[in-house]
Amino acid sequence: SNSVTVDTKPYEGQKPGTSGLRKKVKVFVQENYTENFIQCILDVNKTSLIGSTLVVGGDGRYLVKEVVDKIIKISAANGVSKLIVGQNGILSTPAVSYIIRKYKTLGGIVLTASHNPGGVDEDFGIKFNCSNGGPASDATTDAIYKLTTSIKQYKIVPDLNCAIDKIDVHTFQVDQRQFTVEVIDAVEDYVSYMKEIFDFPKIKALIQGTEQRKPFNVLIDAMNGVTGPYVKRIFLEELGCSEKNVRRIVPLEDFGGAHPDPNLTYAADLVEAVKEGDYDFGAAFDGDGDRNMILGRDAFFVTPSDSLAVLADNLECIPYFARGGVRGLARSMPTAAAVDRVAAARALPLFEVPTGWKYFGNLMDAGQLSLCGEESFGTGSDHVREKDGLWAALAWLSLLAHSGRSVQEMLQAHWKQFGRNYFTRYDYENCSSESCEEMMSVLERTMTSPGFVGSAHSAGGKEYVVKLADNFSYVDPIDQSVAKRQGLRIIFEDGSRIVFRLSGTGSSGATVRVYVDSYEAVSVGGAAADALGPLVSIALDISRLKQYTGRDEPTVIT
Ligand code: VG1
Ligand code: CO
Repeated sequence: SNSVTVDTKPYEGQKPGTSGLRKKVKVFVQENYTENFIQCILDVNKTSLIGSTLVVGGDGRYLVKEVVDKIIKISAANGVSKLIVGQNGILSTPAVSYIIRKYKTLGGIVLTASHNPGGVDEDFGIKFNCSNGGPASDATTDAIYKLTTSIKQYKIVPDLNCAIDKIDVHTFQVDQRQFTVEVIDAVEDYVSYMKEIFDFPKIKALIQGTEQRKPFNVLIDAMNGVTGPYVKRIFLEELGCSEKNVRRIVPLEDFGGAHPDPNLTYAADLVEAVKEGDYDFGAAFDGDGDRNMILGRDAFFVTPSDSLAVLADNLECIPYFARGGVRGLARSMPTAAAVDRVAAARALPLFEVPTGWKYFGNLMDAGQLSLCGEESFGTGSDHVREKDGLWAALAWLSLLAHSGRSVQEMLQAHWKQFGRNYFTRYDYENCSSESCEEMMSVLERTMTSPGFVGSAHSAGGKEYVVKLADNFSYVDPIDQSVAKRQGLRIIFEDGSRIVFRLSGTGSSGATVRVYVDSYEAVSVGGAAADALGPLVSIALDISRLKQYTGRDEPTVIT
């Protein structure tokens, strides 16, 4: 077959957000909209594109297969020599990251809108990952965006048709060049890697029980997302679980109507099931498999900030870290600082980066970072360059197998040793972009005006004095690149914080995120909601959030 050149016109708004370009399906299906963006991804790589290999896969949502087909046709026309494609277009985000690294490819294209709902009326997304397996840097996504604003043509091989439903290698002659599509088993590489990282027999012994100890009953929820086949292979086939230990393990194009975001709101039915059943452990993952929620018996909830800290303090029981050691720890800025205390206790470097996994990659590539996390249910290590939901669940099971403790006991012991960082996040989804932008700029002006630092704020009988207020900016310690305006933060004298950000992953309107955290040296027990109530009302007051959003209540509280 031969390539042809098609004339096209730029579309507005093809600017990747926190994690790729995310829009409604109806936006992506506009004539040449998707083709334009794919061509720009390839063009940004043009110096190394000819003869290269790329990985392609997605979370199984509506439109993934059609877009894989377009990527095949457009890549062939642009001189890519090989695509490694997950069977049926399925690959979890962490699996793509691993496969890029394992086969040393130029990069990969991930088709997902992560935790956003899927289906014909819902969201789709395209993300480019680089040769280190991680999401492209801001510089690269800015360059892609710039290309989308002036694109005039794209190249395609319209009559190149390649089936992706069977594991196979297809070769084609395109413009006198050879072009190969290798359709791979979506789970094989990833699962064998997990078996290197973790001690599977030890986890299996925990789950199956021994003569001295009864079986440890898990409930693993794939939320109809991409992790289904991975959960099936790992938990059912490798770790000896039965059907009653897994749920929603078939990827569906619309996630069965679920909002595949593993938190207490959108995974409420898992929480119920763990509460009602005789379960010792519950875990859920998001649509593309990079997020995780961890629950203990009676649905005891582990906040992601605490999860990161507990893992950080116990990594040596995992073979991967026993072999390679632990170099440094990191969290995103809005994430509560529990892990900071572990870093201090263990004399490990601690990094605080902006929201979004791409900021961890440089540190990992430089050998300075081993474990990191975000409050948004993201946890991961330098085994790949994405956060990794299944990895987090296996890491927790490793700790539990090693310690013989319950999830709750792990947390209580941790709080006893380190104190407790209470954390909560309020999300106001789908607000008017204009008034949210205005709220943020008015707030920034208030926060940075003279007299704000030092001012006292009180609510619920508590008083907080402002120590620092700024718009967070980050200088990458490795390449000195600067990320500005990454969130408004107010830090009080006792270390408590309020952070405001606008989400960069939504597909319409604006989502305001308000993060609040505070530290208690002696854990008083009790719910985050009670401990943080006063700070929340201060946050809502200072920002005049109700006035700007018109909302009395947040859409989601974590
Ligand atoms: C959100 C989270 C952020 C996460 C990002 C991608 O971004 O807050 O921590 O890295 O989603 O996660 P934002 O800009 O909406 O706050 V995923 O699972 O969508 O790849
Ligand atoms: Co995700």
